Amino acid sequence: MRYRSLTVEQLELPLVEPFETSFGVELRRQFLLVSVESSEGLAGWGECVATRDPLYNEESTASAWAFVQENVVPRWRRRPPTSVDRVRELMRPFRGNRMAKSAIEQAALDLEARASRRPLSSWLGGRRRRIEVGVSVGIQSTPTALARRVGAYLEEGYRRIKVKVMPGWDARPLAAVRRAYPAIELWVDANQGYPPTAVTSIRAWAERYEVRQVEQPFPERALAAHAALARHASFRVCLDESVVDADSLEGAIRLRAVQSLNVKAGRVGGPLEGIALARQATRSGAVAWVGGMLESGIGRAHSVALASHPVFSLPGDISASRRYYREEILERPFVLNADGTLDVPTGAGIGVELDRRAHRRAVRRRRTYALAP
Ligand code: OSB
Ligand code: MG
Repeated sequence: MRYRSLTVEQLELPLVEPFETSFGVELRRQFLLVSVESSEGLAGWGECVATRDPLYNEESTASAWAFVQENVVPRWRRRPPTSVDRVRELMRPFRGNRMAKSAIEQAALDLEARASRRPLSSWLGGRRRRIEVGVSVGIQSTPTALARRVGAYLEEGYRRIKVKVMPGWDARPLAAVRRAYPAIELWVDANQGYPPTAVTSIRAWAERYEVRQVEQPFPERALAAHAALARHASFRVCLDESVVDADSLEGAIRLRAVQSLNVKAGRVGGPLEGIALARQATRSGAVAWVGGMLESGIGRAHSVALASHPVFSLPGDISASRRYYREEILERPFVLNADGTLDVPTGAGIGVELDRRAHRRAVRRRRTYALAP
């Protein structure tokens, strides 16, 4: 592959409704798209899931843009890579900045697959033609409002429901959901919102309301608290923010702090690392599944390709486009099938195309960096 240029764009898309978690409320999503162009004029696309403010992790749209411009592009020009593997090698010495690295790796993967006229899904080793998906439901104004939201998503066909919880928003809202829907597959995600002293109370409400999975209740470094919660529990403890690489996953496995791994390409530095970590998790007896960051269509298409891989075995946080955005930036939005699945695109690369007008409306800034003369 001969790479000609790399383009970074900052976009802004209003969400259908505010998304509230233990770390804040998002009303509109600010994110970056990265594209890399080959000397033949083909382009591959990736999405950087860092948000405007560094609340989920330490990255932000501004830090990601600066990393690409000040670190990746200069090094790329000094020693031009010729394949996805070389692109990964070129970024490897740089610490952190995983969401920015992931966007670049995604763009290079999409380009590579497009150039070989193959779906990225099969390029990654994916087998599924449809993937099972669930929905992640933000904090609502009242337990009744939450039960109503959950009911609407079940009506649409989602396979499982993940409810965002935090101290003060747990037992009562879960009771309301369980009372209304006694048989659904119910998960919760706290985004590190609880102190390690909350082990006993979390166990009590999770068992009482038959929660199948509790995601990241404690701070990312508090692995011992996650292990304590997992001991003799009737539910899986799932890690998200705690796991960013093989070492952090190994530590969690040793402590028995992880029975389920939420894999987000952005959090771990790219889709290929995501597959490697999912393998590592499954070797330890844990399950792995693909999480989400309220992606636009580009990031969603990458998540769908990733989730088509057989190493993932639970429904992903990969909902239909309309669950997030009124206007998708793709020509064809992702639509939920009646059986709670999304189709894996069959076209080359990520298999989706930007809707040029919707895309243009969402772009706030753009800059192209030449990579070769
Ligand atoms: O913790 O999984 C999370 C969204 C933003 C930041 C963190 C998380 C989430 C979600 C949404 O749960 C998942 C989705 O994209 O549907
Ligand atoms: Mg999470």
